[in-house]
Amino acid sequence: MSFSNHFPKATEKQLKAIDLLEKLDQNHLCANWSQTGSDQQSKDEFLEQVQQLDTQYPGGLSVYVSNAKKLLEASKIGANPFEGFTPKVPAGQNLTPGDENFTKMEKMGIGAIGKAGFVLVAGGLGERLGYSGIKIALPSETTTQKPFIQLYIETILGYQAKARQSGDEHATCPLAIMTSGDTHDMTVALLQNNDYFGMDEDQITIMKQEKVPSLIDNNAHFTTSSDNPYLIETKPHGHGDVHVLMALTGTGEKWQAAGVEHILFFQDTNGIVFNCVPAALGVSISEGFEVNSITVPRRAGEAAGGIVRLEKEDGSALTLNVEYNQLDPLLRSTINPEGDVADQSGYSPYPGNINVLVFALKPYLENLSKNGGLIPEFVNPKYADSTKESFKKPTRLECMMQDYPKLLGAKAKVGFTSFPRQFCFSAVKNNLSDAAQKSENNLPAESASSGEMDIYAVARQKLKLVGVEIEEASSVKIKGINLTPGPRVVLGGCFSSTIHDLESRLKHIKISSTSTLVIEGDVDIDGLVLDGKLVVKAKGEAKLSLKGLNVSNGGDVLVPCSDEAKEEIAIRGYTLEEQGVRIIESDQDLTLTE
Ligand code: UGB
Repeated sequence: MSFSNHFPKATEKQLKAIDLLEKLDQNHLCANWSQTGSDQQSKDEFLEQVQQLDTQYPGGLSVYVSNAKKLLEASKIGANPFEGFTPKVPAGQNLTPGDENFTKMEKMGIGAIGKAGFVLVAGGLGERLGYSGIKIALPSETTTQKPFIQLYIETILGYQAKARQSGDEHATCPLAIMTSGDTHDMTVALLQNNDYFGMDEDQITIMKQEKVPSLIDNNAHFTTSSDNPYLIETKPHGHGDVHVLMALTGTGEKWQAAGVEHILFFQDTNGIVFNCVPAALGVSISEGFEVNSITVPRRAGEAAGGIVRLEKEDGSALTLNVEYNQLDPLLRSTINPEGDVADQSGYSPYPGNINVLVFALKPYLENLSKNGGLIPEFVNPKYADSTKESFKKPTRLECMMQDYPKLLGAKAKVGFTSFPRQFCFSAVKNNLSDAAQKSENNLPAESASSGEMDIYAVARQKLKLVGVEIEEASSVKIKGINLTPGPRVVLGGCFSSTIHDLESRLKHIKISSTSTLVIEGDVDIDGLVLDGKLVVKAKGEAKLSLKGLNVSNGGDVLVPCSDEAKEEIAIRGYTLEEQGVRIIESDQDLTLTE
């Protein structure tokens, strides 16, 4: 039976949807439908879903099916997407925090930060992490319990304040967040319930990405949901959707009209990402990069894409991310039968992509106006057997935001800037048992616990760079993951935007290995011996100057937790018990000398 029989009184719009389904050979979708009119409402809703899926994919479902057939055919015959290319190690800028070039770039970037916009891709559910909520709601660390989104928003507001102090009175750094059906409602509720964490509501744009139909075979046939024959099963299309949404929602154009010149794309759970942002922006400006990917040294075999220069025999070349599942086969089939292995440095020779990208806005918008931002897609079916005719489970087309350079011409200035991993990259992606396995194999654990400890570690590193004396704690193993538990230092988002800022604010400070130090707001400290826990907060516009402090108390003690603990505690494996704290906070200017 065909669709037409189920819609005896079809409207014009419905007829169009039926026609489309028939043209795309999707008649099997109504095979299990009731023959009576009793399910008419569900049938009408089915056609509404088809219309919606058709409008939300650039070019409509016909283009989706035609792209899918081509990609599925290529996958079936095992076509190599990099055929004819030889992988080479690309050249890029390497920056070391605190050295002369870093400092120069950071200064240049912070000078331009008032003209930067920020785009957070947060449509992923984080199945690998085993957390039922949205990842940006997860505490970035246990000391302040600040969720990732609060950390990001406060850091961006800190940049904005810095730009305003430097003379750009009206500087406003906009933030766009890409959500998906899985994360949208929870993201909106989190922001509303927390008054947008201090950002103006109209400074934030939420862009919801839509899912695409699941495919059950090489002919790009769709399938219905297992519990509802009147609903086409859909799956996420990948973070590459962010570029289509930047074009479709007019966000990029609106930002340009407001004076934005660069955009920074970043991921949902990297609590140390902003450490590299001013310097990376400085590199983009000084090199005139249209696209600047931030990279870190990559461990062989880790789940991060590698940036590779792909050269053809005719001398033409392309520098782009080769995703982690493709890197090993590419290397094996070309230059190294051992595949994705380390070189003498102990790392993969290909810098690791951390999906933090700085784009120049003008050429980006020019390009989006030509191609709408649809990133070349890929498909990754898991075949049921060697005939490659059927799949173990439905698949779909996907796209990745870091593949944007594939839309650029050969002359586009695309580069990358490498930073030490511990300075800018520590994602929270894995549940404790997978993380322990990775830790065992000497790969980054990427657990909630390692993400938290890395926030403290980079803050310590920055303090050390400006002369603070810090006693490092010995490493401990918690739930199979090696961690350095202290001292726990949190430099609140708006406290310091650059290392140079810290230099002028912190003098003559000594911190013991079991201590906790939290600083937020406009704070200067000249003289502090800390053995315990100290929280200093200058609220709003207030300025706090502290001199000659000696703080000693029980501080926070790290206690392993049981598996039955609250979810956000259980996924990190421990909690902190406060056994003493000194809090100095004020919303008025205050000078305290002891
Ligand atoms: N995301 C969306 O917003 N929408 C989607 O449909 C999917 C994801 P994952 P993965 O930095 O470690 C990326 O799932 O597979 C958001 C790079 O491709 O965490 O680990 C999601 O919310 C890889 O090259 O990505 O791989 C999250 O914010 C490497 O750099 C972001 O997209 C790796 O990250 C990434 O989603 C890494």
